[in-house]
Amino acid sequence: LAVAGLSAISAAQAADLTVGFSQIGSESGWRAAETTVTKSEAEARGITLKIADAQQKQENQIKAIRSFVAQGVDAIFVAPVVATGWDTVLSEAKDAEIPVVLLDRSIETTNPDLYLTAVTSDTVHEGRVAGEWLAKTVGDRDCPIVELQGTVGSSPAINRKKGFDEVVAAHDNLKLIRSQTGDFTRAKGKEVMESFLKAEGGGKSICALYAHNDDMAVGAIQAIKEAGLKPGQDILVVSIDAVPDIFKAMMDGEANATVELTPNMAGPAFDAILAFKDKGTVPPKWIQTESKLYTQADDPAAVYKSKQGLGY
Ligand code: GYE
Repeated sequence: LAVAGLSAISAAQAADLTVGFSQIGSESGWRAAETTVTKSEAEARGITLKIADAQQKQENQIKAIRSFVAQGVDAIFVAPVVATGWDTVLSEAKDAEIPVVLLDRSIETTNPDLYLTAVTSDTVHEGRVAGEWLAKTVGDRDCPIVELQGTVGSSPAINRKKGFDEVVAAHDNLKLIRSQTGDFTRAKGKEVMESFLKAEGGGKSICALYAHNDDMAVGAIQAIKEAGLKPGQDILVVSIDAVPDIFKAMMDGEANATVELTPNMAGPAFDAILAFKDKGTVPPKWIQTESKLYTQADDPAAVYKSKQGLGY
């Protein structure tokens, strides 16, 4: 792929590089920010960006990738909505000698040559960080936990569950009593949290909520309040993304902790493609982005302010 990919795009100049981006949609504030940041990162490098919004459907992503191949773009970025089912369409991109970069989610494939690199966080680690924060915060207290999972079959949902489950397994007082997907959205997060509260006799027995992203946590916070309970106190709230609104919730004492996920996956991805094109530099298979824990002790008002203007 290295040689083929190089020859395919070596003809193009950095200035007129065209990248096709198959984006999942805008299910969360974080995803909206990723799209905004990707556009500005392309502009900053003089790269022509074509974005196709898949409205959360894998078949639309596959269609978009085929269209980018037919257009003969220089590179293809994909945020794969689910982890499986990509080998056929990525083989078509490979046959056309168009390098593919995965953004923010990974895939299960028999042939890792089907993509040049994946720019993602360590989503198992994110689950561990969230779990460790909760374990430290509750100490020996018995803590029944409910979990809002991300999109079924997506790598972050699978991995964030895996990491958190490891911590639960290591602490006898932590008990996962309910777990269901909220599809990474506020609306579904609220709806599923309402069902958890009902199923748990109003929710007084629930010690904590672990949500695979802040948007589901924000929806769940609404449901907890409507049930007459205090989110952040009666039910601890820990989630992932570090979007502005979770810091607003922290300022109100309604959320407790979040693990930051940068929306700027595209910057490193564009740099990898440019280096590959200009110098034949083959990037590592995984370009890992940082995961930083934020709690109410980390000046949420200042962090909220610092995240304005990024398109969340
Ligand atoms: O956490 C969530 C978005 O793929 C890691 O997708 C990303 C996740 C992110 O819907 O807000």
